[in-house]
This record gives sequence, structure tokens and C-alpha cells, in this order.
Amino acid sequence: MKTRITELLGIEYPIIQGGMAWIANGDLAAAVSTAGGLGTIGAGSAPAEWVRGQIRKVKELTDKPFAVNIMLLSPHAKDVVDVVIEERVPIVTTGAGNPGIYMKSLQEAGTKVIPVVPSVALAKRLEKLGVDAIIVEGMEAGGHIGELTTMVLVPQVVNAVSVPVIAAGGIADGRGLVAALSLGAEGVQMGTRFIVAHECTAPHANYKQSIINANDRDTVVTGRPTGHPVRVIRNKLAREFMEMEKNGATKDELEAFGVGKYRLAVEGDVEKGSVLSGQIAGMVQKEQSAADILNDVMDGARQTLKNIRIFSTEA
Ligand code: TUI
Repeated sequence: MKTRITELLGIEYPIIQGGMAWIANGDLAAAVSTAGGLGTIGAGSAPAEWVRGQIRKVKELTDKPFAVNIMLLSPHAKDVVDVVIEERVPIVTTGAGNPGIYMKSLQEAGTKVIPVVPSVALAKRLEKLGVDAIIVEGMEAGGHIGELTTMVLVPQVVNAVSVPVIAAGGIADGRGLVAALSLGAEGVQMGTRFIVAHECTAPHANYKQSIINANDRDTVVTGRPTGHPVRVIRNKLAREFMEMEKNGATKDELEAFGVGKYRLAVEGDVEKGSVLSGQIAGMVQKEQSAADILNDVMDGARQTLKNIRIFSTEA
């Protein structure tokens, strides 16, 4: 399968692994890139030197292209940009904000910049600044999300920009890949499914089990009053958050209550911690290697294309 995304990024399959904060370390990124996708290190809110260590690890493990995701709300975002430039990282994805102020220095260093956007307006603005491609993420996704679904957002952004578009949110198999391509995307980004990859070494086994156990309705969105809505698995913490929100807790109270909770879940406390996950967790059923996940998605896509040859192609 060849698209502008596989060509731009120099990868075999049009599948990008999401740069999940606290979860996507160098082990996972290297495994995905080695297997023909685009692996991504999630800088999250980690210090820049941690990111440098993960970059060096990926470089040791593979010669293939890889990315670093810069979470723009991080207090270390600027330092991470400097490290990415020093280490000559080929591709940067960004999330949770507008990467405009970093565009020039990243592109002068030869780094391709691919922001995650939740709206047509931001996609248009960033295209003008010269981004190389755009990841359009629907609110089916896990973690920090926008308002619109993948199904409605992807075709509207495809209509509005000419750079290639990557679809994210609610995609975990070959049917999702074909659906995204049907909407005009030229690649997909998947997060939740890669959490259960064998090579995803950061999260505790309990975190992976929560993803595997989850059914279709087991995620909820908390934090809307803070301006940073986050999709998580419904657990003790999520119920407490929802109760606080119902009782009119202030932004400051909610934010203070949320501090340290991602880390707690990644370390194994999946009741009192925030288990970030996409809605598609209901379809993620087993742990597999990154290579098996990529092969399964590609095989599923080929099968799907056969299954949907329902229209006669004769004129
Ligand atoms: O970024 C994500 N997912 C994330 S980031 C994260 S860590 C976090 N910590 C504290 C508060 C919030 C998050 C956990 N999950 N996905 C990409 C994404 N980016 N989703 C939505 C956006 C986004 C939102 C607003 C991108 C740009 C944006 O622009 C606002 C503006 O400045 O115009």
C-alpha cells in the first residue's frame, strides 16, 4: 500500500503508533518502526533528557524512521524541541496545542512536523505555516480530545487542506484503516491497540488488562470543566471525578485532584489512577507483538477491500 504518507515518512505501512504520554517509550517506538510502521516516543510531560535517552535507544535498535510526540502543554515542551533538533529526529508529531512557535526551527533542522488537530480551522492555519501532514483526531480517541468524531472531522479536513491527512481516534483494525482511506485519509494513527503490544514495556500489566477487559461503553470523558477533556476507562477515580463535576467543583479543584493520576495508573493502580484509553478498547482483545498488530491490520484491510466489492465495476 503506497500513499503520500508512506512516501513522506519512508515507511512500509501507513500506520503510525500514537505518542502516548507515559506509555510510548523507545522500546515500543523501535518495535513499530522495525516492523514497518512509524513508531513514536511520547514525550508527555517528561523532562527533555528522558526524551533524549529514549531517542538514543530507538537509534540503537533500528535504522528506520521514527517520531517524537511533543505534548505542547508540557512545561518541558521547548526543551524537548531543542533535544529533537540536536538529535536530528526525522519526524515530530504534536498534541494538545498549536505548534506554530516551533515550526520554523524544527523545519530548518530538517524535521518533518505533523500536528494533531481537532478542527478544520486549526488544520487550515497550520497548513499555511507549512506543516508536512496533519493528524486528525476524533473524540473516540483516548486521552486529551476535541469535540468532533473521526467520521465527521476527517472528510472535512481532507476537503479543507491539500497536505496529506492521517486519521486517528477509533481505529484499531483493517476495517478502520479502509474506512479512514475511504474518508480521504492517507494513513492512520492507532494508540489503544499498541498499548497491549508485547514491546510496550512502560505500562503495568494491570493497565493492559484494563484495556483488554473494557467493553464498548467502558470509557468516559472527564475534565470538561477544566478545558482539557480526557477520555479514560470508567473506574473508581473516574467516578469520583464525575461526582466532583456534578457537584460543581472548580477548575482548580479538578486540576489539583488530577495531579499524578496518569502515572499512578501506568504504575499499576488502575482503580485510583487515570487509565487513558480510546473507545475502541472494546475491540482490543489480546496482547501481540507490534509486528503481529501491523500484519493483522494490513491483512484485515485486504480482506475488507475484497468484502466490499459489492458494486459492479462494469460501466
Ligand atoms: O494530545 C493528545 N492526547 C493526549 S495529551 C495527554 S497529556 C495531558 N495532560 C494534561 C492535560 C491534557 C493532556 C493525554 N492525551 N491528543 C492530540 C490532541 N490534540 N487532541 C486534541 C488536541 C488539540 C487540542 C487543541 C490540538 C490542538 C489544540 O489547539 C488549541 C489551540 O491552541 O488552537
